Amino acid sequence: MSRLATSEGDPRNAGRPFFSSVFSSLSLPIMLRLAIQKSGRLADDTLALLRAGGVEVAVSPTRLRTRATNFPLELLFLRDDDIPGCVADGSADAGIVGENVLLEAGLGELRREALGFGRCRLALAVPRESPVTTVAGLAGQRVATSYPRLLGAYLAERGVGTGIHALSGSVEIAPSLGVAEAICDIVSSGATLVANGLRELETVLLSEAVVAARPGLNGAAGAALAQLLFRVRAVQRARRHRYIALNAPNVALPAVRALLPGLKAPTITPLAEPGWSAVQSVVAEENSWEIIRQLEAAGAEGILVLPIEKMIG
Ligand code: PRT
Ligand code: ZN
Repeated sequence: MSRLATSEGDPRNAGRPFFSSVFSSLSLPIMLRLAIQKSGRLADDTLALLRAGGVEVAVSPTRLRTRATNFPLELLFLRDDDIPGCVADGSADAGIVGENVLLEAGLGELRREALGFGRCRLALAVPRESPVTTVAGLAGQRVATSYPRLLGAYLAERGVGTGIHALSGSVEIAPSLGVAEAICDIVSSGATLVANGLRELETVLLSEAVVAARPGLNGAAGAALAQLLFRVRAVQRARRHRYIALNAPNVALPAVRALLPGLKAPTITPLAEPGWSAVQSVVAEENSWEIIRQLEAAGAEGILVLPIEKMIG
């Protein structure tokens, strides 16, 4: 059973300057405090991943913190920009945030694990009609960005002397306002660049949502984080694979086996029909259509492809 303590009396609150005043009013069991985005592009996928990992949380738009009912976890709902700082100063034990935000905060050392969603890139772009085709061509010009640290490091590494104009949002309109000759911003589909008459030049950083955690996190919170990451990995691995079952004439088994390496090897059992076997295995989701085609060509019948809920090992 978890130990109950007031937030003030909780030794884990020592040195929690930032959000501790906001979050100090309730009694807190000792558990993992995980900061996640309150609303925005990462919010739904973050909750979906936690729930897929068997963590039950009730979310309401007005609550800034909530406890899971079946896991030693408390969620803190924050702006994504505040998550790295909260983890660094100990207000939260861990957080789920875009790697772009974590690195821009200069806290890349907190990164623990990539989560496979929120994928995007930080990219340089220029107006479509600009003669510039490489980053070197930006020398002496101005680049508008919300990522001055990451852009500054990228330009310095390449020895390109470029003015950085920091903006907190709507970066894409900077060239049309005459504020800058180029931009450096997050791109996903590229539609926003096109809509603003911009052309992508170079990728500065590939990013996705990551778990960031306090270094040296141990005790109950560390154990809960380890358990949470174990579950997340099992769910992610399951999502990347499919379970496949089929029947095949025994003469086709060598070809079928070669197509289905499985985790160790496929399971092959005789069917009641003489000369036939049932085969079960696991395949990578990305190859599954091509493997099905080849299995059918090899003589397999009654092919079933099923989603996997959890995959360990
Ligand atoms: O309110 P809060 O501060 O928490 O959220 P926010 O508005 O600062 O961030 P949010 O929710 O927009 O994004 C959260 C995280 O999602 C980012 O830090 C990235 O890690 C990730 N992500 C993934 C993206 C995108 N895709 C994305 N497309 N973040 C922003 N965009 C924006 C981009 O800034 C640009 O304006 O979408 C536009 C480009 O999209 P495309 O598809 O037109 O290229
Ligand atoms: Zn933000």
